[in-house]
Amino acid sequence: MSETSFTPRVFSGIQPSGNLHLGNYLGALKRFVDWQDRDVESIFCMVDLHAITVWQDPVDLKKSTRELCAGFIASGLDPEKSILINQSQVPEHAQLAWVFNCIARMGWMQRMTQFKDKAGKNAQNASLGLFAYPALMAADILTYHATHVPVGEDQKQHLELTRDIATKFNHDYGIDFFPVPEPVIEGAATRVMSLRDGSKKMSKSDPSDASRINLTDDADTIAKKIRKAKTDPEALPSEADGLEGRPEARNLINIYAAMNNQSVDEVLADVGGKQFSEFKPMLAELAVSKMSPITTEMARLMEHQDEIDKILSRGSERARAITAPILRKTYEIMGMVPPIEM
Ligand code: AQP
Repeated sequence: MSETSFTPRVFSGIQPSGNLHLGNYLGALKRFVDWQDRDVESIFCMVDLHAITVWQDPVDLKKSTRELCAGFIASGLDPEKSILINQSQVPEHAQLAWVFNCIARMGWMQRMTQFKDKAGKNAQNASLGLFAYPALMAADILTYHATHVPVGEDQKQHLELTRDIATKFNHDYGIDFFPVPEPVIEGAATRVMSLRDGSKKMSKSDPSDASRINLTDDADTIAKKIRKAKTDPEALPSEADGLEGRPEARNLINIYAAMNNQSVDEVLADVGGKQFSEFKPMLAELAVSKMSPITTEMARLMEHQDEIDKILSRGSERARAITAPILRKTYEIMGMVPPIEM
């Protein structure tokens, strides 16, 4: 059986670890909506089990999970079209992750740059879960037999590991059971950078709030952060080559292009020669016009948390109709004795 013989199915997730930002929106959420609109079966997940690989305050985790769900819906995901779930409500994710802990090799995991970045100098004190994070991610994807995974650039290495795990499982058991999923890393904003430092990824955990545009920021805050974004003294170039060695300029142009559904070349054809003093207000106006409706809708949805909880419960029920048979079959392939009807 080849990859192409699996029915196309999309899976992706975001951690409910607070501070949902423009990078998550352009690199992930906005592209989830594109997939949903292509009428491919799609599952989008609040990966709370991933979030707890580092400390999460229980009250904040609950709020961030609901807020993330509100962000999914406000960005355009329709819970009738896509399956929206909270990872911990679908137990097959964690169960298959254990299987994959036994398939993945220590050497593979030790190469993961995200673990090295997040564990920092004190790796001995990092949680075992943080180390095993990519095996859980492989389980998230493969428990749906997902074939396509839209993610930002930073997840490329984890996706390669998912492919290695699927291939090794199939090889070890002599069966083409798991698809080898394709990472889908596309568009102008696969890696949105910090507004304060063009060499650092825009990130939830950056201590500087000015480094990112949060999906909960109001219009004034968005405009102010863009006004204060770090730039250089040169005018904007007319061609992409001219962005070489200018990370902050490249970042702002990428953001503009992704938000306006344009290519970088198209944007530069319009704004080449302008100073940042002229370009930043254009970017601020565009960002406010695109982000404010999302912010407003998120706030409205957060006033109906019982509705959010119902959407997640319903999503989990639909998800389990896919995941339970896939886990059962996995166990069967591996030789586990199944329960009998009594
Ligand atoms: N800066 C970014 N540009 C483009 N895409 C991004 N993503 C994250 N940051 C950027 C994409 O968003 C999805 C969900 O990310 P996540 O929340 O699961 O994990 P993360 O990468 O850990 O998010 P952060 O903001 O970077 O958190 P911290 O600060 O904890 O490290 C993924 O598809 C990711 O590629």
